[in-house]
Amino acid sequence: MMEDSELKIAGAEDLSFDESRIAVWGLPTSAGGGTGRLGAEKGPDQIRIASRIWNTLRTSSGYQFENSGKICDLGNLPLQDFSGSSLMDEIRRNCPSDSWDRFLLTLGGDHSVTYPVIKSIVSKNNAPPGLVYFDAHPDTVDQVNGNPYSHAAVLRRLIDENLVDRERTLLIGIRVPEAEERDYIREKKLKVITPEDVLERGIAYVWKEIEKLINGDPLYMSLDLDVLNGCEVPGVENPEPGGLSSRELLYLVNRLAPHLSSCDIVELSGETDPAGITAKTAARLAIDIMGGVLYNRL
Ligand SMILES: [Mn+2]
Repeated sequence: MMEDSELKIAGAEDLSFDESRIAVWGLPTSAGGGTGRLGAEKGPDQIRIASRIWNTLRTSSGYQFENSGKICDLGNLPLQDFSGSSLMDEIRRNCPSDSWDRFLLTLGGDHSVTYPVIKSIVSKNNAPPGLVYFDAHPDTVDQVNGNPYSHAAVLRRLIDENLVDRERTLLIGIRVPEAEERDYIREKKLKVITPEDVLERGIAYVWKEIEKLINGDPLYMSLDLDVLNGCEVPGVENPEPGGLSSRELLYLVNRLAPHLSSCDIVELSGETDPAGITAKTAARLAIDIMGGVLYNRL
């Protein structure tokens, strides 16, 4: 059961899930984190608030949203009492989507929420999607302090349980991996584009690699805000220097959005976001994604 709230993402109208083209929901938890600064449980509402900063709703390229964009905001799933496997079960049971046909935009929350969302949709007889995984960290440790559902283990769970198409999985922005994570990436032959690759080969190369994943089959994007250069996103649990710029990320996301089936934006932790720039960047990404889904789809 969702918590009803007056706070909606910009562009949301009074529509039911069934009437919507894009459904937004918030998963306010930081229980899968814990390796850094917490606060991700406030992320969904902070993205919603930041999405209302612009006086008209428009994409980076200036495309104005029309009424009705058929966006519904289902509110937040109350998660304060859950952690570990019970957190995963609660999210999986309540995930509103039963196919890749409707676009579900999940607002985290820490990155652990990606696993139960994808698991829920795939478990309803849907194909494992391709995956574009923007993150500073590969999230391929086996567990953290005995928790296999940590935000640092989420990609490993998805791969191990065949919930995503490994051949159509691409990690972008990865840096400072742990030895265990590197070993797993090599063992599973996961394709990785590091910030060094972006520097040496350019952003057009990155887009060409992403484009290879687009074939008409379901494609999911998981967007951990810490993929960005740490100085651009102080409001994440584990900021890392040396990441993508928001300009580079927006370039890629704007091209990719029309081809996506669903996505999440995770790890906003507004308590360490004094100027609100991380929340505003997250909101800009959310708006551009929604605009790409609604208006650029061929
Ligand atoms: Mn992550």
